[in-house]
Amino acid sequence: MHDVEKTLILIKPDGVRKQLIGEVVSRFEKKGLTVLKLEMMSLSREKAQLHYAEHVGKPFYPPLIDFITSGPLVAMVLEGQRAISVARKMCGATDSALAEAGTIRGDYSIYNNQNVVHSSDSAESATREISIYFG
Ligand code: FUP
Repeated sequence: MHDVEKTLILIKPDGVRKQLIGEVVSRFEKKGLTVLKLEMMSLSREKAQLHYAEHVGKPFYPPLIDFITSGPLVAMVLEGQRAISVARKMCGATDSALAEAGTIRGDYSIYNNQNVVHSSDSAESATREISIYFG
């Protein structure tokens, strides 16, 4: 048996604008991941900068902060066996144009910046990100 993990998922502002909240939550639930926490919120620029600290200085950083704070998002904590890698796989490649059909990004976006969802990439990231969004 593998360890039960928690992971931080965001339905980003583009996903909310496209009315995809139910669709995204439903995919994760049908897969067998448990929604432990779920909250719609408007992210402050300070929290956005904390989340994306690793990207400071990159050309896409300023538009990324503008985008993630451009409207309400939905943050959730999912739990399950290998939740981190399972959820990442379901989200698909960062660049939605390259994401496989059948993944969330592959099915609902064509952009590499407005890509519908975020999913933690490691146990360390999950712990860090859950504390940003849920204290
Ligand atoms: P991911 O782990 O798939 O969310 O991807 P990254 O941590 O590499 O990137 C975080 C976010 O930065 C992406 F979701 C979108 C944005 N980004 C861009 O806008 N352009 C890029 O070239 C790479 C990332």
